[in-house]
Amino acid sequence: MKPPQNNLDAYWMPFTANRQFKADPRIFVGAEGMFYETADGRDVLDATAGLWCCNAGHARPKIVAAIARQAAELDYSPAFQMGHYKAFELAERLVGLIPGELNHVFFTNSGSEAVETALKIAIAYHRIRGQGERVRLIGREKGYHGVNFGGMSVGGILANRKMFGTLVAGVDHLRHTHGDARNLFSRGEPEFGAELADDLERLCQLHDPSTIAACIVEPVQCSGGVIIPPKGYLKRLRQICDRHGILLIFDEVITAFGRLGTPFAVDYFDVEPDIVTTAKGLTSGIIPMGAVLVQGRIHDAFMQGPPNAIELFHGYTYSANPMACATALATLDVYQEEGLLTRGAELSNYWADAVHGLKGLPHVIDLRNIGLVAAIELEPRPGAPTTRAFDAFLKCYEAGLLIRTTGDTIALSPPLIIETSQIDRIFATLRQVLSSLD
Ligand code: PXG
Repeated sequence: MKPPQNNLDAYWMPFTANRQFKADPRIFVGAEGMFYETADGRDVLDATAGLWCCNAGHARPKIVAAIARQAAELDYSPAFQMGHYKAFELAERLVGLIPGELNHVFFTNSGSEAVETALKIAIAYHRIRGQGERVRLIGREKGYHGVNFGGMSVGGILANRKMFGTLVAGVDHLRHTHGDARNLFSRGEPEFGAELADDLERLCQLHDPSTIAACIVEPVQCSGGVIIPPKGYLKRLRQICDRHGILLIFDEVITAFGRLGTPFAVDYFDVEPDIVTTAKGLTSGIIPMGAVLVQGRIHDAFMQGPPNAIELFHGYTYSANPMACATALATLDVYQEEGLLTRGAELSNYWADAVHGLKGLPHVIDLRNIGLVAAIELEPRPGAPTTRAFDAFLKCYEAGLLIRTTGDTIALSPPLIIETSQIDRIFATLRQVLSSLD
């Protein structure tokens, strides 16, 4: 397709080096299956599922048809004091997909909103039960929980925080679990570091547990550099939360919907949190949507007082938007019909072999993998951090491969429809590119 003669100036792009981009833009004009099509007519293999979200691959006919049907049938329905059937159906489908007591769903439009919602529910839950002093929130260094004030505050990525004032009060952080030399080049979960979960116990001794509402972590820290929890770490966190009445929130915006080879990370790690946030793969990234799954006892605590009273003063104009619900339902159908929620488990050995096959290439200082996620950590150039990985990104793009970088780490998370031959292509290109980097 011929590039239109657009002026690129007006659009302020998110998380982008705007001036660098606009001097040499990278524009997609189409997508199908595992591939994007660029404005200059090239196919680019999608090794990142868009931004960790297009788990079903691109332009899947069943999902496209569902969206078209829904637009003609019921385009929008007010989210407050009105309902439409697909919202209830989707909530029920999600509850059926996740194990345990996580059996109520609040809908949002993004991961960031799901996180804000979860934090608000946690604080309000304690207050309703007469524990209004439980207001503190615990996050983790290197955590990413979106970009709104609550999520940014419990998040732990310096660049995302430092420009934005004092953030939300009453937040503290666990240490991250990255950097133990004994864990370098681990396949799957690393062996060492479960005891870092005891940081939560230390924070309880510092703040008094009766002041802590919730602890929020990503089961696998993806944006922070694909940091995989040490064996036993999440179970230990669960135990400490239980001991002190602290709600445990898993932020599964990325890890849900098959990314780890299981429907949710809850299944993978066999740990049940009190609240789960998700988004992205819920609609395969096609229409914005997020969700918060909540244990029954938390939901039920709100269901008191006169029946005509609004129980939770929270929600969005587009909560459970019909277009998003129809997209999510069709996406879940595709996941189920094609076994995509467990396909990552079938492919994970092949994937792990391919990832760890890069060991020994220039600049590669660590390799990590879990499910269909991988990290290739590069040694930063002295005095010029992130530039080596970004050069790899540009060279891969030129060679027809879309990767993602965070700091000097390359992160991979392909659509779950990927074939082994495409895994081979990803790693052949990476091998070439890594060998050519200065
Ligand atoms: N929580 C987690 C764990 C996330 O990964 C969000 C919340 C926020 O979701 P929204 O939908 O508001 O963006 C995220 C988003 C990357 C990258 O390449 C990661 C995300 C978004 C964009 C890029 O690391 N994660």
